[in-house]
Parts: sequence; structure tokens; C-alpha cells
Amino acid sequence: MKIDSLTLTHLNMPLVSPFETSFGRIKHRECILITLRAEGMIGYGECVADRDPGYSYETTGTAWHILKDFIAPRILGADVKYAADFHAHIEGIRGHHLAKAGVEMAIWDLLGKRDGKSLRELLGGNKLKVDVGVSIGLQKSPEDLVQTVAEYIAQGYRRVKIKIKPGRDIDDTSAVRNAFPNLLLQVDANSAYDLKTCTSLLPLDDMNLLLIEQPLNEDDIWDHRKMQAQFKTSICLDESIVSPRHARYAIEMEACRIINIKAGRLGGISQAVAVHDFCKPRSVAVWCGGMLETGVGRASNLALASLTGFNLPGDISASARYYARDITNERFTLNADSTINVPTAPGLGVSIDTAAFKSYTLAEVILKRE
Ligand code: OSB
Ligand code: MG
Repeated sequence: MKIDSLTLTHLNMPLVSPFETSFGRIKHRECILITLRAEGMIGYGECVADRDPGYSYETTGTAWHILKDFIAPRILGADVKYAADFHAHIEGIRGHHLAKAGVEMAIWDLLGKRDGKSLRELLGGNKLKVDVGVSIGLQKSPEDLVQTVAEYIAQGYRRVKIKIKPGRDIDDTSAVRNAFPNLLLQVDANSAYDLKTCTSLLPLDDMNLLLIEQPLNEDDIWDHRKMQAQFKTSICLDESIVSPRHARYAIEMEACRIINIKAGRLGGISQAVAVHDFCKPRSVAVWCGGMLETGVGRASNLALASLTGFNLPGDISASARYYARDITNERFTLNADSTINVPTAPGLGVSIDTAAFKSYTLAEVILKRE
């Protein structure tokens, strides 16, 4: 499959409600949509970097630079038969996993279209629908949070994740727990604590949580080990797991018992599958994380989460939870059993709503082979 052109489109999409985490509050989600053309086919990929370097050091700005100036020249005109070929072509480009993963996703979309297979089939996933939950940002008060959680439960979500930060942790979590004693509940700190301040989270141990996600810094796998030793509740790592090696380190160190798998953070779906494959025989629970993706990235996450090792509900909510109008014609909806169907059409199984796509476009560049 010779890659003829690569188009980068910088998008800015209004969220249906603001999303606040320990690293900031956003009303719009930026991302870079990658369009690859090869052999008369079109493949789409989503680079999940955001405008600000809050979750990751990567931003839409750095990803644009890496994609345009380093990744595109390596793959334009190159022959790509498998995702592994892509990684061979970009060897030597250090870091920038979110940028790389965006292109890899577009290649998977092309490979599926070439072979007439859905991404689920290409990856060997056997679930046709996957268990999902909703990730809820910081609200004005614990009362507001309980109200918001109630609304999502009414919509059918059976697993809820709430964001926490110092000063907005115990009261918020206990308010939700008291209001919903049987809810599958978990918290995500996005690295807001350190080994000292994390002891303030000890009361969470009595709130029957599924997990505490990424309490400490991205590069603090060792301190997560020290923290896990003090907590009954399982620690789940998100930001820290940037490669299959890091998954092995964390598990060998007993720094966590659960891993949030995001293809973007890991540099591609193939790396995400590698983490899944490492964890499965070791009985380490994994689940598919989310990055407020558009319909393109959501389709990819659903296919990934169809693998059997994904045994906890993913942060993959219905399109309506994020965008009034998405860039895909397909909209994902929540089934009554808190699942979402995995796309079945070839590749990612989604098509672009061109008018919506245009209305969200900030900038575009088309790069062609010589
Ligand atoms: O830490 O999991 C996270 C969104 C953006 C960046 C980081 C995170 C998140 C979420 C939202 O929690 C998950 C989703 O619904 O897409
Ligand atoms: Mg997280």
C-alpha cells in the first residue's frame, strides 16, 4: 500500500459541557485529524493531543510539527503492508506517541478497507459490544457532582469515574458513594499528588472503589509502588504507562494492579494490544481509556476494547456525552446494559460528516509524495 498523501487537519470542537481535571478546564477539544490516501482508498486517524500540555507534554502544536516535518516525509511514497511497517519507517523518531498513534490509526483504517475487515476483526477482538462507563470532570460542589452523576446513571451508565484533586477528593467521593452505595465507582487524580500528600487519600480505602487512577507523577512508577503498599484499593496507572516496557516495570514493581490502556499514549494500537497481551496471562486487569475522542478515535477505542482481556468498563461514552455534532456521520449510543456496539464496517467503520468537519477546522495542510 503506497501512501500517496497525508492531510493534517487541526480541529477545534465545542464540548457539550466543560471538562475539568486537576490539570485544567476546557470547553473545547482540539485534535488533529489525519487523512491518508493510498491506492484510491482513504484512511482516517485521530491524534489525541490537546491544545495545552496538561495531560501529556504533547500538544496539537508539537504534534503538527512532528507529523509534518518528521513522520510525513518518512511515510509518503512508502509501502505499508502492516502496522509494523509504519513503525519501521518512523524508527529513530523519539517520543511523540500521540502524534505517531494518530498516523498508525489511519493505517489500520486503510488496512481494514483493503482487506474488507473491521478493525475488531483485524485485532482479533471477539466482543461485539463493550462495557462502558462515563468520566465526569470536577463540578462546582459535591452536591452538583451527585446531581451530574445521577443524570448519567439515568442515561444508563453503570460505571462512573470522577476526577479528583487535593481539596476536592474525600468529600466529593464520599458524597457520590453515599448517594449511590452500589455504583461501580472509580477516581482519577491525573498526577495531582505526591508520595507525601497522597496519604490524604487513605479514607478512599473505605469507599469500595474499583480503583484510584494515576495519583502520582507520570515518571513516579517507583513511588506508586510505595503508595500501593499503603492502600487496599487498587492503583491503576494511566500517564505512567507509555510503552509495553513500562507496563512490565509497573507490574514487576507492584506499582499498580490495573492498567488504563490508551493507544495514543502508547504510540499506537499495536502497542496497546501488546500491553493487553502482556497483562492478560498475568491476571492484571485492563480497560480502555479515553481522550474525549471524536467519532474516529471512539471507533478505534471500541475495536480495541473488543479484545477479551479488557475486563473492566472503558472510558468510552456515547457521542452525545461529548459533542452535539461529531465529525463522523455515525453516532455511538449507549445500550440499556451500559455497553456500546463495536463498529462492523471495514476499517474503523466510520465516515466523515464533511460539513461538520469543515466547521471545526482551524488549519489544514496536504502533503503529497514526490
Ligand atoms: O485521564 O483519563 C484521563 C480525558 C482527557 C485526558 C485524560 C483523561 C480524560 C478522561 C476522559 O478521563 C475519558 C473520556 O471520556 O474520553
Ligand atoms: Mg486518566
